[in-house]
Amino acid sequence: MTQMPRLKRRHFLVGAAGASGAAIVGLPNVTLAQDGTPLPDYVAWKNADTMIVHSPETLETVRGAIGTSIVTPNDEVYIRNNLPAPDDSIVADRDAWEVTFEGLAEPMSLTVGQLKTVGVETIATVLQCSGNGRKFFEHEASGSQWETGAAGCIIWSGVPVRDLVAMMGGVAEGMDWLTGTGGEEIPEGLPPETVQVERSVPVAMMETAILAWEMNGEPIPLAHGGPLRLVIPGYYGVNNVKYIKRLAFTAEESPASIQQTGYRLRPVGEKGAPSQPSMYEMSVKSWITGPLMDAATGKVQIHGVAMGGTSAVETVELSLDGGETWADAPFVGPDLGPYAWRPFVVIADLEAGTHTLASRATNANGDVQPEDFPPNERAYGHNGWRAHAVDVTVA
Ligand SMILES: Nc1nc2c(c(=O)[nH]1)N[C@H]1C(S)=C(S)[C@@H](COP(=O)(O)O)O[C@H]1N2
Ligand SMILES: [Mo]
Repeated sequence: MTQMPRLKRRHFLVGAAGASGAAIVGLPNVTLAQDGTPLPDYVAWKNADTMIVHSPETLETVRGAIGTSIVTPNDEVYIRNNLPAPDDSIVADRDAWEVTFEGLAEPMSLTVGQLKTVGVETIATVLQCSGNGRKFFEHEASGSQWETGAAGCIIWSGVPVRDLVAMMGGVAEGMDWLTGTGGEEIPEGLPPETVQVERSVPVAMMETAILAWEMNGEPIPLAHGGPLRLVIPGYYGVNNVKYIKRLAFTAEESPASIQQTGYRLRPVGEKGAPSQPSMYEMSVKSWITGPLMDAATGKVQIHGVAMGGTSAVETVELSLDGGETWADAPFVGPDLGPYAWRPFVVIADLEAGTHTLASRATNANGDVQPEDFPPNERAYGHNGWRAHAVDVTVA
């Protein structure tokens, strides 16, 4: 639920302000998102035309804002914070930000400036919240009602974790987990485990993980985890710890609630527990990003994005008749690797009437996007093609 006043954008439209992203007359520096809610200060730089504000800590990218040029611009990428973002003083001197490394033969602390001299890798990954698609479930799970827009495709630059491990003499004996700790300040009086954003992933992920300082060619904005963020390719958003201050190889999973009981896939009605699957690997998925409602008769450009999850997306099929018949849809643009998504485009001739457009992806592992996805308590992981289909009316 939004905690901001729901201001109707059209009441404030003035002259050349355009269709949206309008400033409120008499209130400087307030920009309204696509849904008419003001953009919170710390993300006032976002492209308002492309954002939906669910709450000050959760902003979604408008479905139709995703185009065919692969990378999601920083000012259109969704935002998900479990705690308020740290003060922007932490990005005043980015190279001075310090990270502590633990659970290695020779543990140490390094600044971002020092990390930049260890090694650099650039990777494209889909960043996607576990709850993306929550709105498509019918059991009305609480939480942000994300549709398709808690996802973006991003190019990151940073140092490979494996290079740091080599530099520090290897992982200490018995450390099965790679644990990242977020740099948020814990509000006074709260036990850290209850709110600390600290996530553990299987230690093998150190082979592909990076500590990133750059996002789509810019220093990572504070809201997206600058000065430094852990990126675990192919894993759900929550594992990509922002403002990382500690990277530890640990014998056990983090005691934080966000690890122990949060982000656990379980049947509706059940409480979260460490025995349940954690939201790690993303699954094969695709969705149409245009057209979404109406189109004129004649030729229509249908486009969308397809991702493989932890293995590359191999094919995507498009149906113009609600899943009765399917045909392969060609990808456009360069292949940015197994963790990126690929846009697909089909130019179709659609007759007057309503058409149900659906897409269905297959990854290199042979996993096919399912028709439906079973309900689960927190409404995570929806990749069912039927719920993601769109009804387009051609006039
Ligand atoms: N430190 C920290 N890292 C975090 C979070 C957070 O609240 N604090 N949220 C996680 C979740 S749930 C998601 S989906 C992604 C969102 O990243 P974004 O805000 O850059 O889109 O960051 C993850 N990393
Ligand atoms: Mo998330």
